[in-house]
Amino acid sequence: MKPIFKQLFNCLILSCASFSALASVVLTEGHVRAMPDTVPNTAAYFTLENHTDKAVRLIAVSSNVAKDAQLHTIIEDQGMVKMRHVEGFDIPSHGALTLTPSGDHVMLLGLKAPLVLEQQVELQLEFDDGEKMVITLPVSKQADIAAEQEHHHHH
Ligand SMILES: [Cu+2]
Repeated sequence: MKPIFKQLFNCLILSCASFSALASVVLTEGHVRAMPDTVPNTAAYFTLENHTDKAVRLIAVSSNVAKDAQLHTIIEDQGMVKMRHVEGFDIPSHGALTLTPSGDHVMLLGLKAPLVLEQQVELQLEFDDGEKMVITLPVSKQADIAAEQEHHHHH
């Protein structure tokens, strides 16, 4: 091979090799729920798609807006809906993880300051293979949209 082509070739190999699995785990949508100023905790909901050939597991989340962030799920126990702290969320190969108010979610505990609408909140995600990823979500009242439309309807 001519040196120039050899170099180009090496370059392609290297950039392929340096693609981590997480280069293909992508955030497709999400938000942090806006809460009244007096509530010190809130939750983050988002969807991650895993476009890689191996399953990954989300094992930890942290954010500079809250003292603690935990992975929670919602279970029904004898007719009572309860939140449970869990060790991780699996994201199957070529599958997705969807966090929602009625299921798996990220709990943000001990907000350092009340969040304001449209504020951008950074979350650091940590996976079981040691990879890290930072996502940014807007603060939104999304879960209350139905109630608000109802309200406007009566005007
Ligand atoms: Cu929770």
